[in-house]
Amino acid sequence: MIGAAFAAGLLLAGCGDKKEARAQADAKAAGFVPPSVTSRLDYGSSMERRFRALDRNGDDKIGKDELPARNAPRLQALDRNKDGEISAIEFSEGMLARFDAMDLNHDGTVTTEERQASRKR
Ligand SMILES: [Ca+2]
Ligand SMILES: [Ca+2]
Ligand SMILES: [Ca+2]
Repeated sequence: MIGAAFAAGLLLAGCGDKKEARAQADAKAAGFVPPSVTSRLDYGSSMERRFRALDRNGDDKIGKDELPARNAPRLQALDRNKDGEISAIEFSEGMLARFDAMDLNHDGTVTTEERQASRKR
């Protein structure tokens, strides 16, 4: 009797997992982003890494040939002195300004809701 209940329990648990996996797959297909909170500090350090990754020749600037084609216009907007290159300072200040614009309640973190709200604007 106990054995059967145990087996039934396992079976149910098994079904639950499958359902869960399918829900996650559906969510992914629908473009669902899991809720997350990003702090300004985390954002800054991840942008620093991104800058290093983009600056392939290591001259502390992102030149025209280093701009990723997909978001080149977005990045070019950071070139404040319009010399055609994005310096480390232009990049980090520009990105932090974007972070602050997303941080609608100015608490130093950007939640998924804030990110989505700012995207709509
Ligand atoms: Ca470079
Ligand atoms: Ca520049
Ligand atoms: Ca916030």
